[in-house]
Amino acid sequence: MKSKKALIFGITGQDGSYLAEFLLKKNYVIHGVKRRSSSANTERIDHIFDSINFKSKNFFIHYGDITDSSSTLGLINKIKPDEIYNLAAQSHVRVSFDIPEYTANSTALGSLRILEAIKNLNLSDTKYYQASSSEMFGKQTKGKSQNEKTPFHPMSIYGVSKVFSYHTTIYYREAFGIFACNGILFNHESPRRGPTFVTKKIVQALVRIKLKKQLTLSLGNLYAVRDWGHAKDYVESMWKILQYKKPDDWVIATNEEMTVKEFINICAKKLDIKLIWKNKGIKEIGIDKNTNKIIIKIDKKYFRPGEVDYLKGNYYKAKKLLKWSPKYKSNDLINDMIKYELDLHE
Ligand code: NAP
Ligand code: G4F
Repeated sequence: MKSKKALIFGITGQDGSYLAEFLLKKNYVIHGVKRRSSSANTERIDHIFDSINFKSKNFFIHYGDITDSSSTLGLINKIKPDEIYNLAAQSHVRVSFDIPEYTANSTALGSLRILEAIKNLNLSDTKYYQASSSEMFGKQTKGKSQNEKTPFHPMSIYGVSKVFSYHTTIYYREAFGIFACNGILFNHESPRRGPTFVTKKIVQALVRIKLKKQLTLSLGNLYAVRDWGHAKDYVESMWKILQYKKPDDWVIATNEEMTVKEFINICAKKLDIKLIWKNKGIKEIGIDKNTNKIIIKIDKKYFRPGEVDYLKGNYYKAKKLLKWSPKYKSNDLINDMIKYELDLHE
């Protein structure tokens, strides 16, 4: 049987790298788009693609940029993929407050550029996956989990941009018959998570503190609740979404909830750091009981002008119809992330 062709925008990111590995195992030919960068940005995929040894014949990387219509259209026209995964975005919520216009250009308009290309090139058999986000739910009532019917109330330009892409995806599906789908993915992490996202920042710092290579960890809001899954599980859901009999929109989550502080406490315990919390608000500190030193501080620069306090996803629809469920529990995720950091220091 002929291999399917997948085009992945955002292949150098956390999800792009796991998705590429997943699809290669399914015998896909992978085309990935990377941006020009003055320093190396292919660390997460170098083990797959090795420009000297050509380890995989089914893996091709192209320069492109989701903010550039001509390169986006040109690549789609040249490759004529069976499936397009749009994972490219300025994906950091905190950074979207600093660079709102660029965030909107990449995170909102990027989807429009791809969908316009699919439509104008008459690629009626090409399927489209949009990396939508639980950040779209934004302001929510604590205790109530979110599903496909929960209204959006974004609290950042990142969230607003993802809402634009979400509706654009549905519009191209309904108006032009494109097989275009939204995966509304809740937070998912891994050893490959970018270092400024909170889970990676915590794990990396606590491991270094344990090994006496770092003194303190500064954080913002410790009381936000997130539903953290493993990226490896979540890329499988992206593929399943495009294999379903009709295009649709899907919540992908674990239905587990945890505050940032609980995440820290679990990591500290696993690293045998005895953590004692003192004070409240901006003065809150975490002390290592063994050394009596302050190892966690609060820094107001990490607070956001708009915060999302409570995210917990109900993935009942994906479980029932896609037969998708997360294999990793939060405990397995944390073990995987800690092991990776510890191994780096061996
Ligand atoms: P990530 O690690 O930040 O990866 C983002 C990818 O997009 C990188 O490959 C990045 O390239 C690329 N990119 C950024 N701007 C681009 C541009 N202008 N043109 C082309 N490529 C560009 O994010 P991730 O965690 O893998 O997430 C993947 C997608 O899912 C993102 O759209 C994110 O918003 C969304 N999402 C993520 C989560 C989550 O919890 N991880 C949850 C819901 C939705 P560089 O490597 O060069 O920076
Ligand atoms: O790790 P975070 O930066 O992830 P956030 O904002 O939830 O966004 C991630 O998940 C979204 C899905 O809901 C994705 F769409 C998005 O692309 C990204 O992958 O922050 C998590 C929580 C926030 O409430 C934040 O205020 O941790 C809190 N936090 C506390 N201190 C911190 C810090 N976040 C970061 N990044 N750094 C801190 O020092």
